Amino acid sequence: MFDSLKKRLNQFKDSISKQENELDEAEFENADVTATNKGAEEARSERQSLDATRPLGQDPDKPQLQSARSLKERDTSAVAKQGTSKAFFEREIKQKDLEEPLWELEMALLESDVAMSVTEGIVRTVSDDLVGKKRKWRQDVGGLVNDALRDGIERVLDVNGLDFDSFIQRAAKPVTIVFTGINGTGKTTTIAKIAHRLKFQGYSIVLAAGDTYRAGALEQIERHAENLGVKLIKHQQGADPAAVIYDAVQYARAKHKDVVLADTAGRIHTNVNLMNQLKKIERVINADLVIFVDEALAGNDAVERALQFNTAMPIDGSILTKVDADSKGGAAISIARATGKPILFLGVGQGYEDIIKFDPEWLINRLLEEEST
Ligand SMILES: Nc1nc2c(ncn2[C@@H]2O[C@H](COP(=O)(O)OP(=O)(O)OP(=O)(O)O)[C@@H](O)[C@H]2O)c(=O)[nH]1
Ligand SMILES: [Mg+2]
Repeated sequence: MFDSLKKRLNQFKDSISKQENELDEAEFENADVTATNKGAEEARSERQSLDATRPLGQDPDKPQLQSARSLKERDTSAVAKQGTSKAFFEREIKQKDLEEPLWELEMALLESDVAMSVTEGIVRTVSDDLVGKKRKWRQDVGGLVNDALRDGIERVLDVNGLDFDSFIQRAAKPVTIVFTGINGTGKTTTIAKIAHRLKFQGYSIVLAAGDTYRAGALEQIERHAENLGVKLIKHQQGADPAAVIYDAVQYARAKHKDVVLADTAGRIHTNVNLMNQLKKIERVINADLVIFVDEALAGNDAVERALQFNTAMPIDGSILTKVDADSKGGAAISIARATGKPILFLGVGQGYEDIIKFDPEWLINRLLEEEST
């Protein structure tokens, strides 16, 4: 999960560390050369002054010995000085030194499906955090870079925090949740996973077979309802989905059920009629939550689609499925920022248990942990 993005972020850290160490080395050597030249200069002028004060006819060997000793002393003190100056060496990370690695970071994020505007935001934060940071001689910058990346990604994931579990707990019952998205992204499977999760938490569930469009959709959700032992409200194929969901809500009210999970047919966001159908569902049902489902594999397309669906029927959050098959991870970073609505869950497989509550910290820790190889 997210392995390729994680690898690219690690490469970014390594490349800054290597470059900064080389810059330390170069800057320190320059400083040393200057110091050595200065030392030699001082020694020469000292020798000249010794020659000038030596009385005429005096054995020149003696003062020469003295001069050699004083030069040796100077050498020893230069070594000591070098050791000390390394200990006190401090260098600032400069904007111009970061240009190349930041460009690499930008490419890494874009190639990992992070949306352009989100990428720019992350790169800006990382740059602002690092420029001007002071570092000691060969101090590892890995920690500094990690903090900067954490800051950058945290900022883009920081959207209004809707906590799904506490929302369900507090909301007046029945809570109605409608799931939308394009074909085949995993809506019906996700509904079954959530029904399983909520049932385990002690809630009573009603499923609404709102996909009256696709052949086989009815049988599919019927099978899930049977497996999970939950009530399903359905009409004939081709019926009005708004009417099916309405009936499910009425049933839940009458029978004091806690949550209605409403399926809808997959639709392409460019299909005007089908998108209008969503608007009708919205008017008739006035759902407590609308959740947009898309697959992590869709990358940047998922972000675009979320925005389109949000226009037809405003969403309260997203669920990304098939994260088990996505190594890039960019959609997870972008979708929340682009829609301004949080990611609620990640689908990580085909079984009922393969759903995890989305936690930005979890994602960030996963992306920034050291590679095991
Ligand atoms: N690997 C993996 N497969 C998933 C996940 N979620 C759903 N799937 C699979 O994706 C396929 C489509 O899932 P559905 O739930 O039928 O998708 P849908 O969005 O309801 O499809 P339509 O009703 O045709 O729009 C199925 O084979 C699911 O098993 C997931 O998190 N990981
Ligand atoms: Mg479906």
